Amino acid sequence: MNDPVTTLDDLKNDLAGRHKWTPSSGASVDPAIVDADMAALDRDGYLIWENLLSADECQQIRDVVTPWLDHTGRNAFEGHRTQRIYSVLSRTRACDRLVDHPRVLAVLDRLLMPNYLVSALQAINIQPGESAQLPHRDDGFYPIPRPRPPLAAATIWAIDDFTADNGATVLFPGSHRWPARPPGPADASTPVVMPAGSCVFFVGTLWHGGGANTTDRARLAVTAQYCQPWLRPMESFTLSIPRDVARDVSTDIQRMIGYSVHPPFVGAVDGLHPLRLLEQP
Ligand SMILES: O=C(O)CCC(=O)C(=O)O
Repeated sequence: MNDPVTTLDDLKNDLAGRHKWTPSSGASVDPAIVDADMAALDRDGYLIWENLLSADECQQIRDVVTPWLDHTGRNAFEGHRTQRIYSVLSRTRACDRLVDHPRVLAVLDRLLMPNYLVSALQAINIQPGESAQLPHRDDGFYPIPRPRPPLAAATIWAIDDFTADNGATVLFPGSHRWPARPPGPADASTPVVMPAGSCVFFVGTLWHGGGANTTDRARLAVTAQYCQPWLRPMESFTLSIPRDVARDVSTDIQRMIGYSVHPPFVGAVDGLHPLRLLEQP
């Protein structure tokens, strides 16, 4: 028999027998389009895709999320006038199309290692009177010094129009390249003004925060975040999503919630590929 492992480097290969890695739906996106996305991301740390969702799709998400919006944040970071719903992926299928959107996965396929994970799926409703959130980086809690390549990436989907004064996410363009320092008064920032149904994608090293809402209407968004396959995600979807639900989600989402292996062993269950759990009755 030909042993697939004769050197340590061979351990970086996909050693799965039954459940070989398969390409994500990002492979359906024209590589030239992804090249342009990657160039924008490299330059600015973020990019905006307008109108990826229809008005009906936004309404469907709003209808599902609205009954849960019955509490505000527990601290200034969550936002005392912000309603935040965690673990949306374990609550509803209404946002799956955001999580495994081909434009998002096409970029993640290049930015992160194969079998990257979904780290969070949250709805964020910034109410009138909310002040600007503390600027932060979404992979800042991984204690690895910067400057460095991103360990994570985030999307924020506008379910309402994002305007300059209703809490649109505020970004510090180019801050993904900064050394270890927070934004100061001299640093340029920009609100992500975009119509409902649009998505801003940014790398985990980019400084950003929710904006102040000085209007009389709330701003609803859904954020999906992703991380390298060898890191611990923020939300433990393998614990919160029952197996019968995991059987029904897309192959991409299965892989991203932890039914995948970072070679050779990270994520294995009793020495086997975790997808074998979904084969059991
Ligand atoms: O809601 C927003 O626009 C940004 C929120 C955010 O960055 C966060 O809570 O990590």
